[in-house]
Amino acid sequence: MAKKTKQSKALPIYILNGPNLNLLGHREPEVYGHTTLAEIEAMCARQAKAHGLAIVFRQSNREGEIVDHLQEARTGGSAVIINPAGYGHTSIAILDSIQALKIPVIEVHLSNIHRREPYRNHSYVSKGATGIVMGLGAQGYLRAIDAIAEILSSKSRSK
Ligand code: DHK
Repeated sequence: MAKKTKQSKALPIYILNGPNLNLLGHREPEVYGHTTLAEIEAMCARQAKAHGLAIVFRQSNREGEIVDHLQEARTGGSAVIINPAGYGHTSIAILDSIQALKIPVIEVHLSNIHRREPYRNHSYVSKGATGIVMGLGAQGYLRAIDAIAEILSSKSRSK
């Protein structure tokens, strides 16, 4: 109980979503699933709350705005979960912003990018990520929150 109170005062996990993820549930559901981004946000808020954590949940179709959100997380967040979507395959700017962070970063992809077209097999973001969850659909976000909760609580235990 004391541990939960301590964690609930922690800075939020920033959950950032890249381009076209606002269309989830409608866009190629055979690849990305039927769950909408609003539903994923609600699932994430519940999962984080169960760990005594809060979230900030954002989506942007603009690379520079994602960079701004990552810079905000540098001082305002305890961890980042990012689905960079198409920018994962192209954006050195997003990788640079991730490498400027001193907090854990989990990269999430709904699909398994290694089973897809060759141009999706490489992610710049992976170079800066603490860990990667892919191919689990919307559940991947929840597993990423579980991983962050474990990393944050083992850090607080080691202090
Ligand atoms: C989402 C996208 O929008 C694609 O551009 C990526 C990723 C894969 C996903 O699986 O979540 O290639």
